[in-house]
Amino acid sequence: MENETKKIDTVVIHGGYDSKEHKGSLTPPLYQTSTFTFETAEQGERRFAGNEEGFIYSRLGNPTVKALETRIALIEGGEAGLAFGSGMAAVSAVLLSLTKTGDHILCSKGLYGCTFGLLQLIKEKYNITHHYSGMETEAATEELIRPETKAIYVETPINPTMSLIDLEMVVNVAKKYNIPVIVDNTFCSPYLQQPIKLGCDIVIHSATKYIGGHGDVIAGLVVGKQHFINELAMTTRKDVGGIISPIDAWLLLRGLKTLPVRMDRHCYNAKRIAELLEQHESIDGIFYPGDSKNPQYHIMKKQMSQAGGLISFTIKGTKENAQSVINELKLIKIAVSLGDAETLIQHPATMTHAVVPEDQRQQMGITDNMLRLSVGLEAWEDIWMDLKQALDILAK
Ligand code: LCS
Repeated sequence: MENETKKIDTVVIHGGYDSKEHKGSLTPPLYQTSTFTFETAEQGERRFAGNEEGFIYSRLGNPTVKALETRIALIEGGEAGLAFGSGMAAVSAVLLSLTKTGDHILCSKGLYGCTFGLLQLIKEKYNITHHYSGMETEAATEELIRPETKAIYVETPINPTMSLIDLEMVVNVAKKYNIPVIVDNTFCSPYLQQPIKLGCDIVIHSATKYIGGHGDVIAGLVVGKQHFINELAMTTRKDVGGIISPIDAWLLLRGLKTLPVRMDRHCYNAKRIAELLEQHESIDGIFYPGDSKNPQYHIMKKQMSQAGGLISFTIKGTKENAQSVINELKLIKIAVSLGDAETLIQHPATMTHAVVPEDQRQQMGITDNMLRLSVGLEAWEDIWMDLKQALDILAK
């Protein structure tokens, strides 16, 4: 494919779309339609039988959605892509397509709260079990692999602790046992980390975040081998039905065009803010992979091109102190989600990870005095002024 040799900055704009096939329309047209007409009954029969290319019904496929799916596959360096109506629709479709009752999933110790909830649900309802592992070494990772293990599922950086998983190491272990490695790449976006190029099998995104980039879409994306994506399209997407709407796919195609420039700015701003936060007297600890004192800095250097736009930190004091800090913010918004133009802050223990029981939250490193900051695209000086005034009040 011609785009394979192009740099990501070009592929996000041109990948998988040829205006010549769409009456010269510079941007991919929005096919806001639920169904597609057949010229004859026989044509409908051929389409359903898979003997003729073409669209049938938008739950099965749609040209605007297809353009997005082709583009994300090219960007991630995978064979094919598939879009979903949310990140969780993507996560659940992938996990349910790879497992059946009695199977087991090995997970990174720490996952987005709803992914944690989903794992709990499929354990209780379908006896698909899981273990969490710190995956610090090959031995530690291997230790929890069982004959029933059908997938290794990791986030890196992990939401919200910002711990990293060494993907090269995990791939080495997985290959020995022929187990697919699934990476939730939401925190990095493909601009900072491309797990398939590191040997991982499946990449998932909550496209709600950096890929959309503007806080106006909920969506999910999956990239993997063609045969896996075909199976996913015709099973847990078609029949469970967690599809994306064409307009949301269209918005993601628009968002993707500026992903590299936005990510550079997110990363630049986060680095400035992390350096300043670290020195503030109200701060207890900082969890930012771009900090050269972070014990996992070498992993960041190995597999990420930059450290990303998220910073978690603990403040000196209690849950109430953490809440009082965010209540003082004026510019920064108190909200879950991340990767938007606006800087957002949230309290994981009572928000994104409130579903995780307290003892497990502690094991994952999510303490009550932790805050997670999604550094936006505003001037870093203004973001810092707002944070500083709120932290200064606590220091008094
Ligand atoms: N994976 C990760 C790593 C996430 O952070 C999220 C959402 C999802 C999957 C699910 O994606 P969604 O269905 O929301 O598109 N994370 C959120 C968060 O940290 N705050 O609000 C949502």
